Amino acid sequence: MKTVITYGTFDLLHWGHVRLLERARALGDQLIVGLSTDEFNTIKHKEAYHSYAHRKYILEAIRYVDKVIPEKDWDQKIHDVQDNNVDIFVMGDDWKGQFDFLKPYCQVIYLPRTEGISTTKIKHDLNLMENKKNAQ
Ligand code: C2G
Repeated sequence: MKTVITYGTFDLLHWGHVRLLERARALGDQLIVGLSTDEFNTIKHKEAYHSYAHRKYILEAIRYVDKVIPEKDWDQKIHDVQDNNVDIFVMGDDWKGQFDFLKPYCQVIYLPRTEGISTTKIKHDLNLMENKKNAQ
């Protein structure tokens, strides 16, 4: 049983997130997602639209996700890898090199990020659409 883990906020879940989860899951037999809590998002200077509970509910409905655990701080990854017998740690390559400290504990793989979509872009484009509608 090969276990894969990845981490993120996964707010306003979009096809770039799903492609990451799909590719991560394909590397093993089960995928664990360390989902950033609302409090940790504050530390990451991120404000998610959906609460942790709702982001967890959505992720658990994704066929590629087997288990969701809370990501509460930057320092839990080594413990998570050991506690869950993780074989492979995966992140999008916008994080390339940032988690190489995990290499003594598991394989570390950075996957190409999906271009053309992001939660920030969704928020921006929705704003533009709203402004355009209001201007009519
Ligand atoms: N991602 C992607 N393509 C996109 C957008 C996101 O491949 N167009 C990937 C990111 O590279 C990341 C994952 O989807 O691996 C989740 O993205 P975010 O929710 O933005 O995660 P982030 O806020 O970067 O949190 O400890 C790690 C952090 O919690 C990562």
